[in-house]
Amino acid sequence: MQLSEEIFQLTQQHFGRAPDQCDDRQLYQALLILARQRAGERPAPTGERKLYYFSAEFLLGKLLSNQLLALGLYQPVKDYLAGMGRDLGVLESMEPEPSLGNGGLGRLAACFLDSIAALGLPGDGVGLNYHFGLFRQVFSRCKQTEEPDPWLQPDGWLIPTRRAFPVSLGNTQVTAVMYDIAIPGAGSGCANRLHLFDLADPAHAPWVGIDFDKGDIAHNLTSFLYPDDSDRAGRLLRVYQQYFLVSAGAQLILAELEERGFAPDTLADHVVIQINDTHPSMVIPELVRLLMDRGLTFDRAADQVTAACAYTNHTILAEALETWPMSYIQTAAPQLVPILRRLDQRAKAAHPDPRVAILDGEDRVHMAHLDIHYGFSVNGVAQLHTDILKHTELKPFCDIYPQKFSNKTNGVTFRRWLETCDQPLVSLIDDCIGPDWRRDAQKLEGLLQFQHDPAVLSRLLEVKQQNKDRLCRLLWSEQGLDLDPSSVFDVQIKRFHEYKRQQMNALAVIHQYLEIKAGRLPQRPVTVLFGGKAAPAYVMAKHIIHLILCLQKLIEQDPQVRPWLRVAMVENYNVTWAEALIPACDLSEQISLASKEASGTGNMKFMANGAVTLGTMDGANVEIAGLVGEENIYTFGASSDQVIALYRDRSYDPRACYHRPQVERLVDFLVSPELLAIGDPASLSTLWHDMKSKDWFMALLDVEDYIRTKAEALRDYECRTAWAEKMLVNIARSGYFSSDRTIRQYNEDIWHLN
Ligand code: 73E
Repeated sequence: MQLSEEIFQLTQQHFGRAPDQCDDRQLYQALLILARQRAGERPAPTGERKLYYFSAEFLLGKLLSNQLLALGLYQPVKDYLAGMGRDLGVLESMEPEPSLGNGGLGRLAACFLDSIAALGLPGDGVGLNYHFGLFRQVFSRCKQTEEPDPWLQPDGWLIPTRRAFPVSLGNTQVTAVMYDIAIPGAGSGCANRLHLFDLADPAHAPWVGIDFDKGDIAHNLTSFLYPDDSDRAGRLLRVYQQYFLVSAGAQLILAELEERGFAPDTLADHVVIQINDTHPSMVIPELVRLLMDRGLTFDRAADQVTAACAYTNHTILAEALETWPMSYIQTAAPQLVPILRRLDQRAKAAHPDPRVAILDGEDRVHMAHLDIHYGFSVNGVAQLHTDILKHTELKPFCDIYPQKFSNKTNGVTFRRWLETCDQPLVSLIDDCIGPDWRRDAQKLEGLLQFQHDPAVLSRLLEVKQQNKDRLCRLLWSEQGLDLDPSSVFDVQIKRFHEYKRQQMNALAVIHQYLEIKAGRLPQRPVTVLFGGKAAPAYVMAKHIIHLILCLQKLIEQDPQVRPWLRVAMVENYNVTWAEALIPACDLSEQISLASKEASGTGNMKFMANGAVTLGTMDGANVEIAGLVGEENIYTFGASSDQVIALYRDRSYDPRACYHRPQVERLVDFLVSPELLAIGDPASLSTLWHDMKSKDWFMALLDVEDYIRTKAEALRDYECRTAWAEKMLVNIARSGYFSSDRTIRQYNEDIWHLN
């Protein structure tokens, strides 16, 4: 059937009218149903082995454009709509964003699903159907407040399935029901599934239960993405969630194994489970338990599980390494306790070194240690991160199991992060090198032949300008921000965390402000854009947001500074905002303290969209620098080796850095009369004190080099042709960071699917 006929039938059937009589919401709904049906009809990829990607988070973002693209319907639908004077972007704005993740880890899982399906590999995602995504961020009196963000819609992307599994949580029996989102693969003709488990009994109608009692597991199990974990009730709820996820997921795996006609003791021949950080690690003891129920001995079950499970580490930050008190597991999943104790004893018998113990002296379960002993693969997410894991953080494990360790540098799906978010750039690329880069992003290197082509370079600058104009229109209509599209767009968008050092960027803003006040004007106005959320209980991150919002307000009120310097913090930064901000960025801020950002993936998206990186030699920035060459990136700051030594020797002295004359006046500005008149004195002075005396992530160590390097980048920006060359080299070299490449490597080295 013709596309137009199909859409006509859908709108007739659902709304009793022709497409051109439908409002935006109805037309959106018809396209959703079309995509859902087409994707639902696609066959699953085949293969002897099947991958299950277990993750507590899948940060999908809006789905319509991406699904249409994967189904080969994106351009046809756009053309069809254009014929009616309608616009896909407008329709898609009807869609609530499924924010089932916090940041990079969850978005990586979503990019991976996209690539796994595109490569035609048999692999499903397994996660939880949170009724509320990550909170909606609202600014009030220059502070972040949090509101619930419902995303579920009556006739949306979720496909109900017949699958349901019993799960015992403590002494309560609940039923996990499975909902699916079809994941069609671009160009592969098949579709995988994202399985999202939820409680069976919707009588609780959880999406109205906003002020919830954390103790009430039955009500709240799948209500929220990771509840607040700053008190015992919150952490316990998290353990319940994790167990609910893995128990249902493990039962699904064994049910499908049986349906494929394989015996439980052949699990590892037919199944591979990728454990996305330690949040799903209880799948290991749960599978051992279920295999023993099916007649395997403990040892045989443990061996099968070890040969089926692979673990990805995403962070070395101490506070993110999960260790659960056994008493929590006793409460949430008592059936796992004897299994965990046996797994611990078996590991201790073979490897008595206490540094590699699963259970420590305080009866806490080290989830990563469990994964490393009882998995066949451990990977880091960028080369530097993997090196640090092997040589420092996990060295005792690497000494025991050197063959288990490997690097898989992260990637992002270019279908979302270039093809659908940056159409002006896509047209230019197509005109230069044709469409083949869609199948193989490395082909973007073909752009290098245009590095000195004035026509291409000037078109590239025009594309960037178009994207900046579009962002300005959007920020004006959605948030009332009126920005200057001819200014330099300097962008830092990511979760707020001290190690990511938004506070250092704020100090650079203060520096620019003071320069302008002293009559030293920049060559061109600069707009410093921020976006990101702080965890509700992360007090220091909230102080940093407050500082930035205060600086924004201060500058807005200052007619001397405002023409030259603007600060704009986007409210409720999410995937949808990222899709508008990234194509519009000139300078990409990737300024984490070296050694702390495992990889970063925003850095890759910016690069592919022609932004130039201003960054430390951290995470995947190191690989970006290697690919583009030093003349096409601005790096600064202490190296990871230096930073690791400073921590090891406890020799970082923030007070000494603070007392450097250029630094002191920037830090002291936090408690200047101007700023105190705008902000909350308690918040600003807490941050001020912390910076001077603790500065755990060494912002004052790097701030001068940072300011100098940023000034150099802004100077270079004025030579527009030379800057356009840098942009072009960044785009051309970005293909390595396609998640298609990453997934090929996972498949070749770890999964061995078809
Ligand atoms: O560097 C990023 C990395 O690019 C890292 O911080 C992030 O994972 C990205 C994808 O590999 C990450 N998130 C978490 N740990 N690492 C995390 C930890 C606890 C809860 C939620 C997320």
